[in-house]
Amino acid sequence: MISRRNLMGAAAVLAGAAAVSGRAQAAAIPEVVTTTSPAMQAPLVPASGPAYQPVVTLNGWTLPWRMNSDWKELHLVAEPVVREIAPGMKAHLWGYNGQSPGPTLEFVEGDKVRIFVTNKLAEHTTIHWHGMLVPNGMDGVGGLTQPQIKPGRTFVYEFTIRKSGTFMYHPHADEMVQMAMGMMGAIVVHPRDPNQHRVDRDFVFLMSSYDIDPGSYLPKVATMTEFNLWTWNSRVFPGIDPLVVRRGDRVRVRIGNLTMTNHPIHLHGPSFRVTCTDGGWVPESAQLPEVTTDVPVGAMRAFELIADEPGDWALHCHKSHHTMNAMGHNVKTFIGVQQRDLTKAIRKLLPDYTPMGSAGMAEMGSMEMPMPDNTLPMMTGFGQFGPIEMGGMFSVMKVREGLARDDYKDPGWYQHPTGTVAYEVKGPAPEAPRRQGSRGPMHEEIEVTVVKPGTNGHSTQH
Ligand SMILES: [Cu+2]
Repeated sequence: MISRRNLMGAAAVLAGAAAVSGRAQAAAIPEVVTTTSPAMQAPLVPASGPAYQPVVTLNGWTLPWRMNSDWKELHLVAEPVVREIAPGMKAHLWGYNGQSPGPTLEFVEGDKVRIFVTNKLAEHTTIHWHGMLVPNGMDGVGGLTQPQIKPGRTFVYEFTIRKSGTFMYHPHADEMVQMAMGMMGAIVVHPRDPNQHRVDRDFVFLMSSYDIDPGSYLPKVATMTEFNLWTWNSRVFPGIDPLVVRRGDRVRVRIGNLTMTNHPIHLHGPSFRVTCTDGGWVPESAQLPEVTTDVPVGAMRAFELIADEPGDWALHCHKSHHTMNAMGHNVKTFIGVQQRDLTKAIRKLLPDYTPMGSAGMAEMGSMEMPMPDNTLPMMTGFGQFGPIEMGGMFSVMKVREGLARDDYKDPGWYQHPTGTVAYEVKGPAPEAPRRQGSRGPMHEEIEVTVVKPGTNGHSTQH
């Protein structure tokens, strides 16, 4: 007997953004649940079984399941999708059930799961359950442990979940192309005892990167390292959801990396401990206090903290070009260059030409530049004090007093108590004392050793 109560209850949680399509097949392939919205869905509270704290997927959702006797049944559909990367830009990607990344899969240790995978791509695919211990023939490596799933076909993966933790799924078929197109999803397995490793808020996202030329929609799939969009759940700032947290909560953030480089993820404010990797839980005695943790390629890290300090705390990748969108790549350095004459010359050819970057590049954070359609500014997003000058892998952990337990709504910007914001003082700043040089106080004597070519190391002192 098939109970659809779980599925229907879960679908109701999706608040209309999701649609249950297709019909229950006589062949017992479950309905397909899809969503095309990049909005964060409410956590999927389990209707039965252990009362775990469900995860929240940034700009994403958890796939509902149905119970078929004691099997949890889910249906993933690999298919082309349109993903809004941030307001103003859409990308044509491949994903699962209407989105890239695909929905998060949430299980409990000991669950018997049956995952149907239908391939609606134009080429074959498979799914590998990264980090999970499954029977070898369920491991999803095309050619090695199973034949690839041809277009139009459905395969079934069946296994018992043997350990709790943080994992992910992705194809193990034409991998370079299929991951460059956005095919991936997170897997969270809760301990059988819901009080083990319990937190109050549990967030998850995957890092992926794309190479999409300004003005175009399709990632260049042969790119190996020079990506120009560094995303969390196929979103860039200011399109990435804030992590909304109630003051005093114990918070976990689970991060997976399916880009082709490492990402040192840095949280401002409270320190954290890395408590879980895709290999399992880290023993307490081995947990270092950190404010940055590097997430290697093909790995997951989960960190935990107590959110005892209210505020808007930045959370971002510390590689500064990863907090920058497509327009920021391939920009020449003009710091210190007087561009007046150059500008005059160029304007004869291009009357709208605007010189950029002679003082630095901060001016680009507030600049209204004409851009091709479907392109994001390189640095973008405004806070209460001005442009934040960030794109890409950047979000904010918003710690607030007295939120409801299940309230993940963006509370707006933090209202700082009076006297707690950095402020300006008026008046000229005193000159730092300098060594007096012959050309006056602003021109220090600089000693330079010049080696002239052809003088065999004879040098002249200036
Ligand atoms: Cu990074």
